[in-house]
Amino acid sequence: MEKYDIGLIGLGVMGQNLVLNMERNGYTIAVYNRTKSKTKMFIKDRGKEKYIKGFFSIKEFTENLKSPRKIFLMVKAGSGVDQVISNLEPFISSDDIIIDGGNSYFMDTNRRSIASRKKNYHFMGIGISGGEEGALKGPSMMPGGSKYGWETMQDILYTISAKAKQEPCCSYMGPDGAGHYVKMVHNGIEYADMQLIAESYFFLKKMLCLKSVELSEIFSNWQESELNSYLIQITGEILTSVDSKTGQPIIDLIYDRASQKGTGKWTSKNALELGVPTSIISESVQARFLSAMKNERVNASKILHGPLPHYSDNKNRLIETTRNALYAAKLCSYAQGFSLLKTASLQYDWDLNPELIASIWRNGCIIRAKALDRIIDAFQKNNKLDNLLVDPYFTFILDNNQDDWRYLVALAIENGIPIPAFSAALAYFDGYRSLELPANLIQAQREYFGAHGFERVDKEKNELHHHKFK
Ligand code: NBP
Repeated sequence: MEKYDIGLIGLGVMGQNLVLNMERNGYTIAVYNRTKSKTKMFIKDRGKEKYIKGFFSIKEFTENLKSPRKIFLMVKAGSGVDQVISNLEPFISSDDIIIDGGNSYFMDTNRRSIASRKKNYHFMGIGISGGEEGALKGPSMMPGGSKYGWETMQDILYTISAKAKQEPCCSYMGPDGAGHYVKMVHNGIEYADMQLIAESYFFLKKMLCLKSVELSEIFSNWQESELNSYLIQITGEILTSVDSKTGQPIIDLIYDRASQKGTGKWTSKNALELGVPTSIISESVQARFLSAMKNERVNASKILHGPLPHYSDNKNRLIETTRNALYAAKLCSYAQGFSLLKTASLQYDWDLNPELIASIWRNGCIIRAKALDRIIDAFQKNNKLDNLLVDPYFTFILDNNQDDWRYLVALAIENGIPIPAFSAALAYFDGYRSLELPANLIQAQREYFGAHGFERVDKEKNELHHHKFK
């Protein structure tokens, strides 16, 4: 009996679509799902008359895979992944490859990679971005882990991934959890990008009293500019969409309480561990937390007062100001993400390639954007760039757009409109470009109460000095 090219466990939204993507590209697939009825339904419905076969025991599933076995896991991240791996382990051999395509935490992937070497099989962690549509039509893929696994899987992954200028949006990121780490940072940037767009929408809505359809037009126009990106495109589409029952814009019926699955928080926590400022990403996570405190906000809105937004100047000028500010802040959020990748690469000894990372984010993934071409250019010119902000293109935009950016932040503050991501981005920019910061006073305070020592401007660096303040 003919065996199957690839196995996949986990027929959720992503798993089903990835199977259909692989099948469309000429591969035969064996599938297994914990809940058997889901497997039956999939085979009867979306998997009908395709080179896909459902199995109902792990033993049978693994026996029907070609050697070396290539087994994708598309299950919810966490203990479920460990459970599935331990169910598979008795039935696999030393050449076989287990590939975790879910959003696993990179430290878990590190741990599972080490365990796979001890147990003598191959393990890969692949970050997959693009949501359900990406999984079906071609996602951006960030593989890490076993090098043998990558060499064996390369053709399949290239085939099923999205393409940008004919190049696959897929490349080997590095050992162990490197792929999942890059995906985590992708999601951190995604949080920042979404928050900045949401703040732009809210600022214009409040300052200019615009209706959703007018706001949609603004975002659609921005899609024709340097802001061109998937998130700007869908924002334009979201703002024109109407609820079929009430005829109202759907955006006005959606409760203003944001959820999250945790990848933004992981990025912020890891950045804190590594000592890298990623304030725009962190503020975006915090903004979701604050939004979720809806009941408290409702009460507070009756007690705490601020200015009412008011603007009587040129409307088109304010729209243009917002566009320029958004682009500058967006570039800062990329700069923070890439700065984190640089530090992580050194810390974990991964040799991450920033140009390659930017190039595989050009299509298939949620943060795909025209600006990524600028990032590729920047790293092509200098692969060891300290920070994207000092690349000539970034410097030019930040110089050019900063008056508008400062104006937007000041106007929002004056009018009581919360813009945490815009402000964090500006503070990052101003801090990063500052020759002098008030950290001398922090050091003095630390010395005063804790005798922690301080470096002197007139002595060797890394030499600690003390002073008696009283
Ligand atoms: P779904 O929630 O649609 O499906 C989850 C799958 O995990 C189901 O097949 C479920 O089986 C299986 N599963 C769970 Br939950 N616990 C299990 C366990 N202990 N043992 C075996 N199977 C288990 O998730 P999804 O949206 O397809 O996401 C899958 C992975 O891909 C996640 O890690 C997610 O973060 C990641 N991801 C999702 C997206 C997206 O846009 N949705 C994008 C990128 C990455 P069951 O049917 O028996 O419950």
